[in-house]
Amino acid sequence: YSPEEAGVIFVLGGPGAGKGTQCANMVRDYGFKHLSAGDLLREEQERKGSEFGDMIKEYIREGKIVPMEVTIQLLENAIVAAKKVEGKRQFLIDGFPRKQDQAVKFEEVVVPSRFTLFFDCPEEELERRLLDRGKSSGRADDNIESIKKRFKTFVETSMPVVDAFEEQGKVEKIKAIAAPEVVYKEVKARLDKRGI
Ligand code: UP5
Ligand code: MG
Repeated sequence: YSPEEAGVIFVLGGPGAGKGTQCANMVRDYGFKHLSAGDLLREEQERKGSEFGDMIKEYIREGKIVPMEVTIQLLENAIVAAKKVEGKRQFLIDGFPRKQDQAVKFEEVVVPSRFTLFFDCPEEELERRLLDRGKSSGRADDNIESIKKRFKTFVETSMPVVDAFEEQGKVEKIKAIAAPEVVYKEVKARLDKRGI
């Protein structure tokens, strides 16, 4: 890989911050390929014959971070497939990296990120959104016990990744508490600022 071959923007933020929602907007308007690490893990968990199925299920319910070997492999496969099948070169990687060693490893073995979009939203609002979504999502982690664990992992383990990118001047931090279309206006402004 080289940066010329694949452009990667990381999309980070707490559980329920709107990563998936805003990525869908950006796909519609800019033609990025959207890869959600959580979605890829959930697919792998469902895949018949996966040796990781039970492990992934347990980690997601407990709000813990799946070992990066698994996640990076899934992302790399998806990037290669999207390039080959759809000719895509610009990627939104949603919900990854969640731990500092994952960030270092991905940028080393796949490609350095261009920058990170970080959606910032208070926990009370995130909790409301996730409990509301939990009424119909079928997601095994949209219950109050799992949500609390996801928040803890986010604060303790995933925020340091954002802080480290911030120190490199590679974060666009966006307040994500307003309505989706209001947040999206700001997203477009930041992409514009970064020359996209
Ligand atoms: N909504 C969205 N925007 C809104 C707004 N501005 N105002 C009001 N409501 C808004 O949105 C969440 C809900 O809020 C939706 O109902 C939406 O309509 C509404 P969504 O866009 O889905 O938010 P998102 O940030 O994508 O939330 P998600 O729950 O997907 O975030 P998580 O980070 O918790 O989930 P993810 O799927 O990324 O990861 C799940 C688990 O997988 C992790 O906990 C972990 O166990 C595992 N994982 C790894 O181990 N490694 C990885 O690299 C990735 C995941
Ligand atoms: Mg999501």
